[in-house]
Amino acid sequence: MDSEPEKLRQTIDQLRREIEQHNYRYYVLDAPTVTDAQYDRLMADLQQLEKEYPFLITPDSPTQRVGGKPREGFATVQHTVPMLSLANAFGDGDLKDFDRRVRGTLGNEPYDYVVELKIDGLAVSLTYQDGIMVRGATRGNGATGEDITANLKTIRSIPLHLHKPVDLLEVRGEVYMPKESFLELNRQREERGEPPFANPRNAAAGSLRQLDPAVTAGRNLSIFVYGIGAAELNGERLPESHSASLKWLESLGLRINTYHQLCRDIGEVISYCQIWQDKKTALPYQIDGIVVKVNLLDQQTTLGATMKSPRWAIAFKFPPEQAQTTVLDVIVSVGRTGAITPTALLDPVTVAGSTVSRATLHNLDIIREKDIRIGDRVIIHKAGDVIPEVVEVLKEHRTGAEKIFSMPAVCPACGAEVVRPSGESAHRCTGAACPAQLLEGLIHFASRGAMDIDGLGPAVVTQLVEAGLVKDVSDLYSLTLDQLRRLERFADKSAENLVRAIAKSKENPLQRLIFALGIRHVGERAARVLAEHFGDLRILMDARLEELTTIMEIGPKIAESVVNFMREPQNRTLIERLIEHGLNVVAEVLPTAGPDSPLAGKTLVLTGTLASLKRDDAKELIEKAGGKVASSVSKKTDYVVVGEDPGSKYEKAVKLGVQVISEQELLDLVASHY
Ligand code: 0OW
Repeated sequence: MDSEPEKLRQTIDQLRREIEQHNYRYYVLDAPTVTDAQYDRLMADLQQLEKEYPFLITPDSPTQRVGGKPREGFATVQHTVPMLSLANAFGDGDLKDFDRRVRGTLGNEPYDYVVELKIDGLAVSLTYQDGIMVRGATRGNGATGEDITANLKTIRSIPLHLHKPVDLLEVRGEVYMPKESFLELNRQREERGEPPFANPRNAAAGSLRQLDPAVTAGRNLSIFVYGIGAAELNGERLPESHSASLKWLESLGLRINTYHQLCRDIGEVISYCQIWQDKKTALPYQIDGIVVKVNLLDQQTTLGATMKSPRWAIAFKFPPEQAQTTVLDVIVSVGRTGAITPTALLDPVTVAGSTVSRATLHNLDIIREKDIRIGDRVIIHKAGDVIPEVVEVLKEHRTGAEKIFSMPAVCPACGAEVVRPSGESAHRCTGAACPAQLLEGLIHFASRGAMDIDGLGPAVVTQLVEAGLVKDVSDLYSLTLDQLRRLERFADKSAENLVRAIAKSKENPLQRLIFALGIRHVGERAARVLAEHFGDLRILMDARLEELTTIMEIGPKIAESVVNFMREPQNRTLIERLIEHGLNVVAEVLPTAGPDSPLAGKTLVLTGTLASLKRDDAKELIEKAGGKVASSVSKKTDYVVVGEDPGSKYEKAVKLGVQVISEQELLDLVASHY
């Protein structure tokens, strides 16, 4: 009969295996078999067990992925097998020359090639001892790299242990950031006034070299493994060819790119390169060429390597997709957070498969750095295959008629002063009631991750603002059917649906409303942390900076931004109006107060109509703060909370000398605990 600890250990091992299996299916095979909620449940169970029995935690437990503390710097790592780079081939001719050299060395031995997509990321080395990941490092200069183990462990497609134990195995792979994540990250950075990453490769490199692994964990990086470095296989023989190596690595649970294939001769290699030159924009990640490798490993040994790169491999580089055009004008747009972004209007031109007539110029620094002027002839390309960008100005075409661009002194949408906050690369509109920000703010408020109001997309929002029906988000909740029916394209059905969807959004959990308010730097995660910590928006409104900064995961930037937002009178009025409209402002799972809560063990009685708290909200708030609600006043009552026109309970409290407090005082009492 298993003892208690034995049963516990088995439970934990079983949970770990299950979670690792789901990780593998989701992140390595891209074929999950459970929902995110089911996966989160398993992780929460394992985290709970490890919290209760910390001595059972192992380094390869799935809970240990985002474990590392922020570092001061990175230790260096010596690569036992140098990590070589690749010579380049810029066309078919170079490929044929490469093949002639291979033929020259191998004589009349038959040989074939393996071709692989050349992932445009950052090369890394992963070391597994007895199948457990013990170290991860950057390529560095090929001989010495940086130890980024903690950061690499946060990448879900890197297994913390292999499917089969192997004495020692060191593999190489390319860490990359998918195009979609790159776009989203740049959107967030521009809103925060931070300079955007130029392309997914820089974004991946920047994300991997973070001193705080938690930041890396949030960047959605992934990996494709492409080769073996050092290996000790307890007697087992290494595969004899590169294609067999890839199959073996895949069997160990490592993520291999599926688009590799065998080519009988350089002709087939050339056609493979042609195919992918056209198909690459459809890939969800960036590639900058094709890697061509002689397949048999002993032929690779015969061919050897120079100091920098192997003679048995070459990288066919795609010609950069660029085009020439003219900058017709530079316009500015005001984002939701007031960031003013310059955009170049271009003479339409086709690049990388689509017609481009605009290119973001990001910010004034970049315009000055490249000296881009209105009327200039420029070269453009698509950064990360997706974002049209001005690469450089063809100054030889200048006639002297070009115009220097400067940021507007006042916001084009509201006339408020434009400033450039210190340390930020973006210029900002200072108008808190700026209609451009209103538009963006409304779109954000109704968006999926925020209040998720069906039928309230950008077009309808613009219609409502232009019709003067909505001046701030609280006006949404007073929209009537008649008002909507009068708008064009609003049939009865869609008017009813929209009014119903807006009304339904009142029940959203508190974290959605906090996120929907659009407080700068407060993303979905911070919103959830604030909701769970304070439990009630009215308490968050009065939170002090020092309280906010003591909360895990709420850094000084977010704390300051929340205090600034709540200090603005029009924002407080807006929240009060939303409360009057009956929006839910109480967190689902109120934090249970500790024994030091001012209401712990206290008995309260409510009387009269409370201004902003519904009776059961007040009851829940008091109980979660450790108090009890009684229905009648007695000597044992600690507080009587008095609302509008209180009843006999109030008189009894006065007669018995029981302390009487207002609704606001109750909220302050609860807030003073958090
Ligand atoms: N980026 C890639 C890739 C690849 C190595 C083996 C020996 C020399 C190059 O997808 N698929 N295969 C290799 O093979 N290297 C790649 O990337 C290189 C590594 C170092 C610089 C490039 O990122």
